[in-house]
Amino acid sequence: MSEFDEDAIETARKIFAGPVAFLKSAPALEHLPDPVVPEVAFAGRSNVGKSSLLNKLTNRNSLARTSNTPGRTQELNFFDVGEPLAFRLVDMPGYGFAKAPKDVVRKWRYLVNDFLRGRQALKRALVLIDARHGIKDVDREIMDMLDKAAVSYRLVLTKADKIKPTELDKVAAETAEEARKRPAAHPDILSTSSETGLGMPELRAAVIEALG
Ligand SMILES: Nc1nc2c(ncn2[C@@H]2O[C@H](COP(=O)(O)OP(=O)(O)O)[C@@H](O)[C@H]2O)c(=O)[nH]1
Ligand SMILES: [Mg+2]
Repeated sequence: MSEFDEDAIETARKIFAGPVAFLKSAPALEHLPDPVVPEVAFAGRSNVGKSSLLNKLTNRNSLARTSNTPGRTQELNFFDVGEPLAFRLVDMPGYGFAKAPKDVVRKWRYLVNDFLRGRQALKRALVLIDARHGIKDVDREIMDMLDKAAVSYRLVLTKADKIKPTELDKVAAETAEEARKRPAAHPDILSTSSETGLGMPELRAAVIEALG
């Protein structure tokens, strides 16, 4: 059962079938675009499937690059949705890359923390979790940052096609259990696959819902 009704799903489908365009990369806060429309951000550890998900979500093949060198891209990427401009998607730099040098990790922490704390336009974050692994400590770090910055967020399981449905149910239940203990987390978990398209209509609806 979906928490979204047919109208919400259809409205979201239409919006994402329309124009979506890369706006800019911001390697530091002074490069952020003017916050003229609401924003929804995507976060997740390197290799979680964030680029694939953004491409699938927006029906594009190569909107977000899918083969960035892990741990290297420490930038916020902004995408304009709608014409006239309706809202923006923000691709946040991946984290949790084992071999990332300390200064890269430090830079990530400052950039993300400053963005989360200072960005009025940011309505919600979607934190992607690999369905095969569930929530890891690196994910808990960004969840802590979101809770402290009081930015509401939703946990999204990725690569659901890689595990059996019974396992997926189990991971989703464990993830929901942890989400319920988090002040800024949405209690419902979305399960997705960029491979099969599972959960995409709901994820689109979740983005639109987040805009308020
Ligand atoms: N089976 C499967 N593989 C996926 C899925 N999403 C991403 N991948 C693969 O996982 C790897 C990392 O994906 P990518 O989108 O680049 O992850 P990112 O580092 O989070 O942006 C790539 O080899 C993708 O093809 C999915 O839903 N199912
Ligand atoms: Mg990527």
